[in-house]
Amino acid sequence: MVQLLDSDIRTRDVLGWKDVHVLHFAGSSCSQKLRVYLNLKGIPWQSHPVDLPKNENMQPWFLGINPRGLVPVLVHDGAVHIESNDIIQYLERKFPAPRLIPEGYQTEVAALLKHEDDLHLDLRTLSFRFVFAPPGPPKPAAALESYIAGGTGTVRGAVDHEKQIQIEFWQRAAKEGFTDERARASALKFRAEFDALDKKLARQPYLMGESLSVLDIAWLIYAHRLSLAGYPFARLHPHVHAWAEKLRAMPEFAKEVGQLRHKAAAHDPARRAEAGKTLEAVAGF
Ligand SMILES: N[C@@H](CCC(=O)N[C@@H](CS)C(=O)NCC(=O)O)C(=O)O
Repeated sequence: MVQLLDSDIRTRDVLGWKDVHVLHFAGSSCSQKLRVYLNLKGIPWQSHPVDLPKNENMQPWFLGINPRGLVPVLVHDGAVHIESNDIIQYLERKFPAPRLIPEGYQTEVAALLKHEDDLHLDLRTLSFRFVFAPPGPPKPAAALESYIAGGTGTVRGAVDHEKQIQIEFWQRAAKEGFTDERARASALKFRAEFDALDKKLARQPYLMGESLSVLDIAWLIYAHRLSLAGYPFARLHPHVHAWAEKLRAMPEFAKEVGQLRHKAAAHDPARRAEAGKTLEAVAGF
């Protein structure tokens, strides 16, 4: 659980927020994952959009809430929680019904979610290369400077190394873009993951067996983003493809992933052309 300490937080007004508040961005995969979870649980929440393309997350007010500068953030009765998977596990304890982490599987699910989160920068690499494809550096120097300078730089009272990882990611992107080599390496990691998930889904309807769980939410969000990037699910992982289509048709998912699908489709040809080659060509799939 990553609940921030009072000393991590500079934007003090959030400490007075009652009930469930979420700081998030429409097109952020981690925010989508949390919103699908909230939809399925039927938890009422108040929305605070943070505009990532405008780098609002790198401004002092947001870094004063999450020193890591990432969305989503949950504020529940004045307590600030960061990290999407920790937020979901926290909410599961506070709002147990309907269950999306099966009883007795909390530790196993935590490890599996951690594994999913470890691939987040690979997802970001493929998103920026094939979906967003910005013409210049994804984070302008001024935004990065504001990011480096802003916030306490601590999480739970300790210097936050995760922030340094983020800084290095954006500095490298500004220098070399998202090269074929990096994109290929990231795509191959996902291929190994989805090969394994495909085997599971050949035998069972959901990733944990007979019922929907947070793992289905987390991996559907990845699969959805990757399909926008041009990852050939139907050809490489037919069971994952069928499972994803089934989930996308559920209203709690459709609300979050339908919109982005429409938007990306509108820009797809231009963005793909800008990106140069397709994911299939770059990864050799
Ligand atoms: N491990 C974090 C990752 C959060 C993350 O990287 N969020 C992205 C959006 S999906 C973000 O805030 N990116 C900042 C940016 O693009 O400037 C979590 O699961 O919450």
